[in-house]
Amino acid sequence: MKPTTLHLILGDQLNPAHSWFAAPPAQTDVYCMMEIRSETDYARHHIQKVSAIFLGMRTFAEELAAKGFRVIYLKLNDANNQQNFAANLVQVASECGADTIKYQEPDEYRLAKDFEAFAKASHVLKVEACSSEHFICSREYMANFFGPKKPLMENFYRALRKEHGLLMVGQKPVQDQWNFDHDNRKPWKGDPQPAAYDGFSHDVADIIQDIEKAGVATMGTMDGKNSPWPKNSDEALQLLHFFVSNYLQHFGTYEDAMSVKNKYLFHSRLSFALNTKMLNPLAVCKAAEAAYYEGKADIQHVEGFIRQILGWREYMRGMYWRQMPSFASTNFFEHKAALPTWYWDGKTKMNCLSHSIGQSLTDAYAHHIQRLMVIGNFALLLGVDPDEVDAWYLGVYIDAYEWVEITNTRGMSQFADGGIVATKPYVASANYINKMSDYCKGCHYSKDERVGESACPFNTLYWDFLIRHEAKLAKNPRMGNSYLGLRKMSEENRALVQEWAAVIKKSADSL
Ligand code: FAD
Ligand code: DLZ
Ligand code: SF4
Repeated sequence: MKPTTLHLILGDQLNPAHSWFAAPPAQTDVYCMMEIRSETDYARHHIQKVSAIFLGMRTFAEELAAKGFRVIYLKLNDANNQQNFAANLVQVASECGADTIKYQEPDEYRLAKDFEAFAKASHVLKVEACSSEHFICSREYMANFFGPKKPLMENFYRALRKEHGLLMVGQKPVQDQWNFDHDNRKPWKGDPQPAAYDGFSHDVADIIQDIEKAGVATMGTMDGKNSPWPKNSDEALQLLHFFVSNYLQHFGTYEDAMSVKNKYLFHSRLSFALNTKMLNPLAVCKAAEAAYYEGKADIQHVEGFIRQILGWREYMRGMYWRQMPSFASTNFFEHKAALPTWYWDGKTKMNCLSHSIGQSLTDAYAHHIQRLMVIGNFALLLGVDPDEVDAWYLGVYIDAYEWVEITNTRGMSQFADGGIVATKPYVASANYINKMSDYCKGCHYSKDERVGESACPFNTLYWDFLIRHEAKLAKNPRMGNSYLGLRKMSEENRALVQEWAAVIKKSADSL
């Protein structure tokens, strides 16, 4: 008889279309999934994230077993669970008589290195890595594409559009234009109303009980014991179809808008399903492209949406594998401040932050501009240590895995890499937040004041940031306008800004 192979499936590898499952089930193939403390504890994860991942894992295991596959599933509190991959794999391999272990390439550097070390140290068991068959580009694609040249998202994105024939007519982009951003990014004034989305409601009381019994430290809250996130590929596809039919036609216009009246606006909420591989990114792009050809959505929205997935998502992954591990310790501005305590409970008088952080804690979700231009912007202006910022982002969001979290947070948002991912720091005063949202109307602080008790802290800290980092940033061509503004400021006003910024920094926890 053929020797037995043990296949490891991670909590973010819930792809039933993987080639492992293409052939009929065989007794000599065993599939193993495990809920373990090494994964629940490497960050303080949101309770919705842990419960949605466990629900997805348990559902995936049940569905495989129902199809006749041999599945071994270790629950968090099982007596024989050794709480880390290597020890559990050795134990399970011995129990089922496997001589080979196969795993799909993990998305995080940390685990990739652990698995490589495990393979090297394993003399009895053969350990082999396989592709997760999820991403559009290989891990090395970006390094090969740019070589030693500075990467540029736009070039990368255009090459992928051509390679995959997405929104292309021959070698030219549809409507002879690559980018429709100038038609997009408008504020939302209450109209059109996004179609009501009920979401899913999965009873996860038993999962939460397991998490609590184990004493896993989580963050955030959930509405009762029901998870609103898709539990398998079928539900993820329902969510995709809902988005394409109801939101895509307005996606581009309002992709940067923020409102106290609607947390999600026209965003897809697909990131959890994508990152757990319930959904294939190319299939998602093709569904959006089909809506364009069927006349259901205009090019500005469809191109804008495809750019997020084919462009930004793949680009961030490429960056991650190109720059790790040194990327994780970059701190260009040498920022050292602590993250204000209200990042953990949302209790601040700043309306934009109370809404954006508040919904991150209650929903494990905030959209891109809330993450970048409100929450991340404030941390950068305040000078928070990027390690603290990363730890918060890696825990709080339903879609957070280091490959896409750290590139967006440390790179795009905190500019800690000094300009590898982004070309300039994303900093802004109340002016931008007020333009793109209705947050300032209900705020304790005044968007029009720069210093003093009632002044918006974004204003003070924005000018203070420019002054503090003048030597590092003044020559950046994309910061030209900002520094032009600073040059017009009198010495006296500069001093006032710096004085008040010092007060704010001291009392950051009570803002
Ligand atoms: P939509 O707005 O509907 O966009 C569609 C899809 O495009 C998303 O589902 C996502 O897969 C992809 N996408 C869009 N922007 C990006 C981007 N910058 N990088 C990668 N993919 C993108 N995304 C994560 O998946 N995990 C993270 O941990 C994460 N952390 C972030 C941290 C910061 C500071 C910032 C600024 C952005 C972060 N993002 C992260 C990117 C983006 O904010 C989320 O992907 C998006 O908000 C998810 O919501 P959605 O599915 O409704 O997205
Ligand atoms: C995020 C997460 C959590 C909280 N728990 C588990 C788990 O118990 N078992 C598991 O296999 N995966 C889990 N995950 C997802 C992993 O952290 C993820 O596979 C790696 O970070 C690689 O991206
Ligand atoms: Fe945020 Fe300042 Fe506007 Fe208040 S005034 S909502 S703190 S930007």
